[in-house]
Amino acid sequence: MNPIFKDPVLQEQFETNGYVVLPFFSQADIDALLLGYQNLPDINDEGFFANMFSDNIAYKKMTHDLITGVAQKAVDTLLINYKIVAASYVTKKNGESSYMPPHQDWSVVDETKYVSLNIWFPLVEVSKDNGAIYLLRKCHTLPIVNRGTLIPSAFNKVTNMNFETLTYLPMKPGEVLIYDHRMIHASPPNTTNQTRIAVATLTVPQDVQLVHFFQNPETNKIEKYQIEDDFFLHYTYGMNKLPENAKFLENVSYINPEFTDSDIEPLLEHKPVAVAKEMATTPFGTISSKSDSVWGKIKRIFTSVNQS
Ligand SMILES: O=C(O)CCC(=O)C(=O)O
Repeated sequence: MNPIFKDPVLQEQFETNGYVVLPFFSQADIDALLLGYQNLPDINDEGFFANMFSDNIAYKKMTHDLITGVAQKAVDTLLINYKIVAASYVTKKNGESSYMPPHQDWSVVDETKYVSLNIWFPLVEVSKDNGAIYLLRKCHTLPIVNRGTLIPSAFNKVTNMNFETLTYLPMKPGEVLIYDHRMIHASPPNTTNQTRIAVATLTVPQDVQLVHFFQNPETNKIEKYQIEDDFFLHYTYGMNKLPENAKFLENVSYINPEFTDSDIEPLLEHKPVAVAKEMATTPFGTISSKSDSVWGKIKRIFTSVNQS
């Protein structure tokens, strides 16, 4: 696999843990992105929101350009031959529906050869109270899973992942998290009254064919599509319909693994048992059973729960 980071120390950290966190952006960068956000139409009324939930192409293009105008320098400075293909504000309003359950981001490249990345950074300080990221350190070392539309999570049977056993990443504005898309990550609900504003960019190696996996509900087969850089501009989560220029390549014969607690156990942070038990009410943390529509939507989107 080609090196991803220009700095060999970051490369080593990334290879070991599946992610790096480092200070990168200036206050002026953060202010520019906050100002940009404040000038956008407020289309996050509740819960968690990312561009992909919207079918408003003009909105998605505007935010993509605005964010890329700032985030591109992280790509140019830190990475070797990478490019941003989608960029979004990822926001959490107060409330339980802003909870983001543990999930892996979708596959967009052939992960036997390449690594695609999320460059995620907060524009406000983030903690357990307003939706910092938690992740399953080193889970990029688990067998590959093809992830995409309507594909059930390979972690459906896992019950020991929660906010006590995942690795907690409180961050300040200016710090940046870069993780391999294979990393399981989650964020707790925002319990504060200030919107948690962060940015996520889908970043891929240059000159590599992008792909999307889709589980056809009629055949139950996983289909592989060739996609273009503008795929996520035209794709809306939950619609389960691919943009017209997505080109069918093949039915996939590879069968995704199904992980169990014992696969995950060596990767967990080990916390006092009493605390962990109290938190571990579901595979996804302490979300109450009082599901609301946004939570239901997120569950469907990430196919993190049983799909039978
Ligand atoms: O912003 C968050 O809290 C979660 C973001 C996320 O899951 C993602 O960007 O894939």
